Amino acid sequence: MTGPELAEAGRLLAAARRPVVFTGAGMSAESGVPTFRDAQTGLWQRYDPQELATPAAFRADPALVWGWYEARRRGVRRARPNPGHRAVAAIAARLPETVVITQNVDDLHERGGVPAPVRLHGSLFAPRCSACARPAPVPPDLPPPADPPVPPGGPEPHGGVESHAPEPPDGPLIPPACAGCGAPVRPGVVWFGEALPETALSAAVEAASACDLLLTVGTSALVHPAAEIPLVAARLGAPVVQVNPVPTPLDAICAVNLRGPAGEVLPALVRAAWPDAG
Ligand code: BV8
Ligand code: ZN
Repeated sequence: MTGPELAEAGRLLAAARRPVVFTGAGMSAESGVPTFRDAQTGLWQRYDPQELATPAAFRADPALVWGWYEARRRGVRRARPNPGHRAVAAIAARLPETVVITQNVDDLHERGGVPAPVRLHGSLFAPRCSACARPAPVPPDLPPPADPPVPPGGPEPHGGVESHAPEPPDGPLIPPACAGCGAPVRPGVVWFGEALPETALSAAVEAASACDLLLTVGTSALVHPAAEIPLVAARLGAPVVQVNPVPTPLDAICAVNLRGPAGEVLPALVRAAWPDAG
């Protein structure tokens, strides 16, 4: 990607000191993690993700919903951060006040070199009891493919847990029982109709209110209240730059719309901002 839009976005990034990078499922698409817009595959194709990702679905059929999340978690384990994730880490390394806010429940930002993104919708790697909220262990899996080394200070993927349990086939899976109260364990994600974690939401609103640039990457901006984060920044006068192959409801508030895949556009943007970045 080249052209005046990229040059303008590069100028805005080079001038920024407190950028926010706000990401959605498109950020991980090139890592092979399906977006919410992408058709589901296999057993899951007859289910609407927005129906499966609800407390009601889990109450109605815990094994179906747990199986879906376990399949997604195993898919993420097999995935790798893409050059887009690494470019976000490069921005954060160059501008220490950068805040990365994600809607994604995969751990590719962390494995890509961003130790502590603000997680609005939780994580696939933080199961807890559905009754007493007691944290539960992440089920053992086959060792993931070795990730390229993460810069010093980056987290050990998955706490270095290794095991040789055979991978169960994609399908319903009875959730483990809580070690404390015996109730079913649930995925540590925010389901539709559930409130976002207060700490994460307020950290996100605070960062968007204080930022001098907001980069929104790979989101359709349809799910609320997350979709309001870029609006907070724009309302307070910060320029917003969007990376998405297609138009979204955010187009109108953006100073620059970069139409392309994150894995290609973000490295080009870093080079445009800091030609010496190499
Ligand atoms: C709540 C975790 C109340 C689970 C998720 C206001 C207006 C309308 C509706 C509402 C409203 N307020 C609340 C609602 C209801 C609802 C909502 O927003 N519904 C929508 C569908 C209309 N919101 C809620 O229910 C929220 N909770 O309101 O609680 C409450 C309050 C107090 C007390 C009690 C209750 C909770 C919402 C969170 C739900 N959980 N995820 C899981 O993952 O299973 S949301 C989930 O879907 C994701 O986290 C993400 O947020 C969203 C998907 O959106 P995107 O990430 O943007 O992905 P998508 O696939 O849509 O788009 C991908 C984009 O990438 C596309 O634009 C594509 O072009 C682009 N792309 C593709 N490839 C690339 C690319 N871009 C760059 N590079 C590429 N290579
Ligand atoms: Zn419990």
